[in-house]
Amino acid sequence: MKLGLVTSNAGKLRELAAALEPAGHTVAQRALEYPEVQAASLGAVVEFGLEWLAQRHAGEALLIDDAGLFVDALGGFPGVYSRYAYDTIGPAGVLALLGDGAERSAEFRCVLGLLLPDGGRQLFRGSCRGRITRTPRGNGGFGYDPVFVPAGDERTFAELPLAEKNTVSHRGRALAALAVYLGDSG
Ligand code: ITT
Repeated sequence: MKLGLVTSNAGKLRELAAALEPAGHTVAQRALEYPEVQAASLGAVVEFGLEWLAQRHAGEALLIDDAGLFVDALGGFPGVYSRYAYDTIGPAGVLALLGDGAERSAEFRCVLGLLLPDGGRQLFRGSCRGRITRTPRGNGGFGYDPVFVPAGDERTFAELPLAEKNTVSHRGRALAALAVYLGDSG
């Protein structure tokens, strides 16, 4: 299936394409703006976005992706505010908020929203537990990747090759569910 990914984030596009193209799907970035409402959950943001797109782009197959980093010791912050926190205090600001506290567990979450040409809508969720580093490491990935180490690894997401990040990440898990739903059209 030809899917349009509505995002401003090239990193997300790379991860979606790597996961879906081997199954015969194509993913192209769509430069559409949709309002990201301030909501209490990623799912609510995605549902609102799908509704908005359905009213304006009926007949297309579109995907949206909303993600966030939820830090336990910060009560889940930045969570649904992850983009705002990234643009303001940045990953270094999140490290500063944690200081040298020993409790550094965190979770990345991703919700993918699919709008089908017939108007059908589906949500796919994935999460990844891990911990926040004391200093940023690695040059790969994007966003908060240099400060997050997935459980069971010592490397940050930014130190993992993209394909390996996709096997354990929040987005990779949501993508695996999406790929099952779409089936193999190759
Ligand atoms: P959209 O145009 O798709 O909304 P965005 O970058 O605003 O792109 P989000 O709101 O989903 O995306 O992401 C919130 C923040 O979390 C943002 O700063 C991202 O860079 C970051 N983020 C999302 N997924 C990430 C990942 O897999 N690894 C590291 N940081 C991530």
